[in-house]
Amino acid sequence: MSSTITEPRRYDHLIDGVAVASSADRLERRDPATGRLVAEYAHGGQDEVDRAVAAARQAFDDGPWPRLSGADRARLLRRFASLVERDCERLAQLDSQEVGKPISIARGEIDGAVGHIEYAASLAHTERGDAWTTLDTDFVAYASQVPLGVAALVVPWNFPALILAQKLPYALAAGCTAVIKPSEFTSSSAVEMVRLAHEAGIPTGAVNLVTGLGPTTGQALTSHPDVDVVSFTGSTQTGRLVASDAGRNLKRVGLELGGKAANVVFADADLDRAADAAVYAAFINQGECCVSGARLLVQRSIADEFVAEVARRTRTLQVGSPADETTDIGPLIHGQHLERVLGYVTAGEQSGATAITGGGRLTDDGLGDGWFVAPTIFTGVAPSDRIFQEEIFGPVLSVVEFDDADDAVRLGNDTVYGLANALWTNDIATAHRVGARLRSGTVWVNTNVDGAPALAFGGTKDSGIGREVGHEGLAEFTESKTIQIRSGDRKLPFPRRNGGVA
Ligand code: TXE
Repeated sequence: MSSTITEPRRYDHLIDGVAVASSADRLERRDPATGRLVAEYAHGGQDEVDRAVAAARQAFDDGPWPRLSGADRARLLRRFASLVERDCERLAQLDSQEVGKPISIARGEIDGAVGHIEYAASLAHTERGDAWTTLDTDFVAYASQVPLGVAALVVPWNFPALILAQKLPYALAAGCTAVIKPSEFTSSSAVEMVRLAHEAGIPTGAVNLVTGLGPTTGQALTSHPDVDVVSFTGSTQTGRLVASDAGRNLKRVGLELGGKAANVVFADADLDRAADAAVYAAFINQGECCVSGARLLVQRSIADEFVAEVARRTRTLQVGSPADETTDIGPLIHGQHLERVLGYVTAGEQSGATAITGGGRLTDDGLGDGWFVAPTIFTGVAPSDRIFQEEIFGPVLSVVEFDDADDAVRLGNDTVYGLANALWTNDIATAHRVGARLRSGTVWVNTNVDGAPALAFGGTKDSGIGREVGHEGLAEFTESKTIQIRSGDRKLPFPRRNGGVA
């Protein structure tokens, strides 16, 4: 089935449920596979950001959302989830067209978004606090997690709907109100999801959206004095700017940044499954994925055979139109990113590595108007090479061999990033020991690029601060508040004064 959305769409900001026109020139989005205009978004200036934050502030300070019972918040979030499910095909097509991701992957992404909204609803319903009942005679205390306030949610372009769903429903479940800033390349699914949240009955002021560029609209939002918490997903470089603004303004900040995951394959693993997963982890979403298994570490005794098999399977991947049901790999997000990824391919060759498959742009068979790069595997890579060290965010896999578990851990941790790693072994002791020593927020054993809404996600080192999703994802939007109640007299160190007379 090819895409049924053919007309370019035009979106405004959504502030308290009202479509607000752009004060600046609108932003155009072109299909990265064909160059065709597919959408125009508003470009928010300071004024629109101020209005969106003011709407969220009022909805938090005076509106019903933070004061609803957990059960009511859960009911509305469940309704939101079912509307996203209802519109799954449309949302998937929007993301597929704007990101360039294969439609099959886009459908999985929307399904994942539904899962997060449903899970956040369950958290809203079951959240509970602590009580202290043995502190003293006539003295009890209880603590609850209260919402932080107005949340700024900044979303990147690689998984627009899924990453929004890793933030928004958790913020809402906590009782926060939100202003969303989607990526300037992929805003459509976010606008339509906000409309669905309103259709579900979530108050309009509780979910607002401004579209626009990062350094203007994004920065105005994340540094806004009336924002209480920032949840940002994007590059490490931008994450540092957002964190320093948040530091100056003393706001809570959660950062989910880049990665350079190792995929460690021991000789005793199920090599058939490991080979499939190595291809999947490296090339899903064209490698534009923060947990992409971009560094393949293979035990030396099996390396030649295993890598040859991974390369053989990679050559069967179909690169083409994202709308085609059989496509595995679509175009990269935009021309500048294509140049950046090709720059890494050149850097790999210059450092003496060998591209055993792929190794350049694809322009034949109707791909010339898009930003397509052949899935590429480099062998002969030195751990110090840029292609092994830096986040490429494209379909480029670097292979390095290792001797034993110590060597695998050393190479796995030889990066500034610490988002995720994977290891493949049938030895339970190796799984535990290596899993414990790899420094990352997630370690997968005999699986890759996996997860569930209940499992917290986030990184260490330059991969970020904080955790999204799961119970921890809710906690990112709350703080503890203690109520201490004394119902009898307290023994005070000062003598009681009678009648207030000295
Ligand atoms: O990210 P940016 P870009 C990595 C990946 C990619 C590189 C650059 O390596 O090649 O980052 O991508 C908004 N204040 N990841 O340039 O700039 C911006 O509008 C506030 C990994 O697209 O970080 C967008 O909505 N916001 C990553 C979002 O931040 C600002 C996913 C991300 O943009 C801003 C994406 C500012 N000063 C890229 N500047 C992952 N962790 O998955 C930009 N933005």
